Amino acid sequence: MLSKTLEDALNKQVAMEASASYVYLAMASWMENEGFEGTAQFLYAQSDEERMHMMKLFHYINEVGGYALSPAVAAPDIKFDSYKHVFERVLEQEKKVTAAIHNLMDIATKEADHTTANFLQWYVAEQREEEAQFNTILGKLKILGNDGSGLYLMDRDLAQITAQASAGKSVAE
Ligand code: OFO
Repeated sequence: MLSKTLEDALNKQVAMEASASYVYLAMASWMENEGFEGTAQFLYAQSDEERMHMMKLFHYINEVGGYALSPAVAAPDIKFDSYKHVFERVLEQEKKVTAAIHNLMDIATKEADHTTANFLQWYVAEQREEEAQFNTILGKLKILGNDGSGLYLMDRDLAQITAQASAGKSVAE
């Protein structure tokens, strides 16, 4: 049975994942309007993933006897200074999510709630992968530069990554 403290903390995480999903959506729209079609597709897929993260938590809360709450989501920023700025914001956001997941894990461990700690392991691994991916993107941006041809290559790369990921998903389904 889920403690009230963990139930509240998990519901907070539901809200955080929902907000992340909408932030990615805003970023995707900005990219699309700037002409970065590949990057927009990548960020739309990222938005879908965050919704999946939210739903996974949502179902878990109800499954273990809590009450999952549909969150209120604040409107995200829609203005960005540059292509690179978007990814700096992404990494910042993912670092906050990682800290929140680690905090949830601390609570579950303190309460000896092994079921929840085991459930959260998936998120710990997912955050490690995401942070690594965005560090790589920012590293590449440093090499390629913030100019037209560098961003063109980056956009093409991200289109490819998105296509491969979605092909991988349909094979797995
Ligand atoms: Fe990328 O954050 Fe969800 O967990």
